[in-house]
Amino acid sequence: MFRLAAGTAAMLAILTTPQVVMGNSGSLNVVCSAEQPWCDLMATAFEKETGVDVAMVRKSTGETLAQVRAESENPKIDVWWGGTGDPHLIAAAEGLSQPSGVDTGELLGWARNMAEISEGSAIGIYAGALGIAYNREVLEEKGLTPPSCWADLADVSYAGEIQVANPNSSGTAYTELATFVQLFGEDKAYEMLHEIGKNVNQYTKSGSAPSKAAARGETGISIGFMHDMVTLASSGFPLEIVAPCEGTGYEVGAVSVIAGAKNPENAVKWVEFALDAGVQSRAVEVGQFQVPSNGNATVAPESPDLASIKLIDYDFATYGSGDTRARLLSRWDADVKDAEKN
Ligand code: S7P
Repeated sequence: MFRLAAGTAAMLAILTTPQVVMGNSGSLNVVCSAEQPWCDLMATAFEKETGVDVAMVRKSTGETLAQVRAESENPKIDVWWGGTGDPHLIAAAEGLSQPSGVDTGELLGWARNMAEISEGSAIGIYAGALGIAYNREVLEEKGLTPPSCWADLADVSYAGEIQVANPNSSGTAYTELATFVQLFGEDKAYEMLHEIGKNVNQYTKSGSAPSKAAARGETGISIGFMHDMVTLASSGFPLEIVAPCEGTGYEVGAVSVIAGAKNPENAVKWVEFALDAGVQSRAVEVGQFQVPSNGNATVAPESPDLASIKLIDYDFATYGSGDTRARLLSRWDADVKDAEKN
C-alpha cells in the first residue's frame, strides 16, 4: 500500500487545513458602528492589504458598549471601529479598551483630544454635526411649516411626525440628549425633550433609521447626523437638512482596541489602517460624508462644513463619562420615554 512519508503527510495536512491556509496573517474580530456599506468596504480593503481574515458585525454604539461590558472577562471583540466617541471614552475609563500606541501625528486636534482624554485607548476617526431633516413633500402635502430650531419640534402641528433614536442603544441619540443638556441646561432640556416626545412616532434602535424613514416619507421629520442626511439627499430623496438655530452638538467617531483582545497585533494594524489618509478618503466611495480625522485625507465637497455650523463646545470628558451617561439615560427613560404624553 502506498504510504506518504511522515513529513510529507504532515505537510499535506498543513496545506489542506483551512485555518492554516488563511492563518498566515491571522484573524480579527471587529464590531463596526458606522453604516453597513462603510463597514464592508473597510473589512474588504483591510483583508486585501494585510491578508488578515476579518469577522465583522454591525452594531449601534450603545449596544456595543453593553456587549463590551458584558464580555469584559472574555472579550470576543478585538477592535471596535466607528460610532460616537462618548461610549468609546466610557469603555476606556472602565478599562475595557487599551492603548494602541499608534502614531496620531497626522490627526486633527479634535481627534487627538479624544486620544488624550482616553490616554490613547479611543482615537478620533471622523467628526459630524447633529441636525434636523424633513421630507419637503410630506410637509408640503400636510401644510406644515419646516422647522428651523430645536424648540420648533415641540410645536403641536408636528404631532406624530417626528422620529428619533433611543439614546440607550444609539450613539446618535445620546449625542442629541447630551447636546440638549449642554445647550439648555438639564431641567429645561428634559422639559423640551418631553414636549418634543409628544410628537415622536417612534424611538428607533439605530441612529440613522429616522432619517432613512424621513427620506422614504414614512415620517415627516427626523433628528440625526447631518452627514447621514446628506447621504440620503444626494441619492435623490426629497430631504432638506436644517442646522438648528440655537446651535448644535457634534460627534467625534472613534476606534478602540478592546482590552484583552485575542488578536492584539492585528487590532493595532486595523487602527493604523483606519487612521491612514488614503483609507479615510475612501468613505465617499460608499456615500459617507463625515469629516475625516486625518488632516491629509480628502474632505468630500458634500460633507457638511462644520466651520459654518453654530457648534457648541461639546464637553466630551463630561458626557463621555459612565456616571453622567447612566444618570442622563435613566432620567430620559423616566421623563421622556415612559412619561405620559400629556
Ligand atoms: O456611520 C454613520 C453614523 O452616523 O453612525 C454612527 C452612529 O453612532 C451609529 O449609529 P447609532 O446611533 O445607532 O449608535 C456615527 O458615529 C456615524 O457617523
